[in-house]
Amino acid sequence: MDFGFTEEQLMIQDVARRIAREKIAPSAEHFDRTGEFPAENIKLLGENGLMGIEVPTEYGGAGMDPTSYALAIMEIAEADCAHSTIVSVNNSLFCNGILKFGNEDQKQLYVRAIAEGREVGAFALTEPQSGSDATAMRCRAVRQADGSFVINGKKSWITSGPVAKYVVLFAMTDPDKGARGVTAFMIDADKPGFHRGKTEPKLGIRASATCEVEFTDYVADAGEVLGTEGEGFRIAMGVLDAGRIGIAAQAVGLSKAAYKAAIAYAKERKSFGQPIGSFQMVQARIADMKCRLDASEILTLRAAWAKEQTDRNGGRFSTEASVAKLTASESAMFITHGALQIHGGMGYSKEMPLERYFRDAKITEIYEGTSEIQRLVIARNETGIR
Ligand code: COS
Repeated sequence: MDFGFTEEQLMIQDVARRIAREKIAPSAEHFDRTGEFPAENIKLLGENGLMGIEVPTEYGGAGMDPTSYALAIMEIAEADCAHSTIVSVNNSLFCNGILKFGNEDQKQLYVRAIAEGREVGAFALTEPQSGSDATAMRCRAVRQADGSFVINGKKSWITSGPVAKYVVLFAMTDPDKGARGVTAFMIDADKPGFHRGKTEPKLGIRASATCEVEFTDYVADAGEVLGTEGEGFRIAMGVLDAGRIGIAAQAVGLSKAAYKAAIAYAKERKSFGQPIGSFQMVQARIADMKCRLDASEILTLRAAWAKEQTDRNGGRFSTEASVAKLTASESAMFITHGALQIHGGMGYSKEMPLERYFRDAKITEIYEGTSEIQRLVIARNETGIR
């Protein structure tokens, strides 16, 4: 592993940093308070190649590598976690799977629109009764004589569901086969039979719109199957491995924001006649925060590096992705909590972003696989015991 970043990687990091500081950070409080979807900012990110960072240029993307992706997400999340959620889902959960398993027509149609920031994409796996246990899904797709599928069912917690034009959907085509009976479909939200539920009121990442989506006799043509019939679960798991690098990077960016605020406040705020940073209890907290921040960042870059190796040579990077996501998300909770505590009452006030960081951090331990699932994946891969 070499952490000497290339010129291209530094360039995309710089583009992300500029937009994050100039456009996203100043509007983050507004979008958090109102829960509005930051459509203009997302469009701008798309115009600058940040909605399809790893998407080859022939499909409208920036044609960069996983490390560039991680660096860009860190910058965006440092300005606002919710924006980075939208960017991460578009890049990883949506584009990644189509690039890997889609045919040429699907790449041209679905990936290009999303990578260029003209449309927003979503990923629909979770259902009201099935999150971690993804194969317990009830959404059904029934094959018709002409090769098309009729889809009925409900999906929940769909990031960007309220605004998405295209959705990668996972539905059961053969319930008797369990994981091997799941098929992935490309869904167009403008077709009949697609319905959006109410936007979820959430604790954090409030600008990232989330809702249920429902399918009633939605017809997907044979050409709208992603990969092959029965391949859906493996597609979902592979895509989630990539997604988990995005969430790890998001947790790192958010942690950096909280950590930097804590350092500034520890130097400036005086108590008992001295800066609070001179007190050992604050120093110990800062040291522990720094260790976790650095570990998270290095493990996230390692996971991005591992993905790059497997993109070239095949294989999986599941363990590296889960190690990074688990470490970075739990560190984000620790760091945002510590930063808020260092700020005392000011940290609890909505006049400062600390309470938003604290609320936003929690989701990183839940979505794209809970911390419990990450531990399960890591331990299974390490021991070989299932
Ligand atoms: N990449 C590619 N394929 C994978 C994979 C991965 N990372 N992990 C598993 N698979 C494949 C397996 O190889 C197996 O394929 P075969 O049937 O061809 O042998 C198939 O998927 C089933 O794997 P497994 O038996 O391990 O599945 P389990 O039902 O035991 O589930 C967990 C494994 C629990 C790890 C999985 O369901 C999971 O990650 N759940 C969390 C889902 C999640 O993140 N939800 C959040 C939704 S997005 S917000």
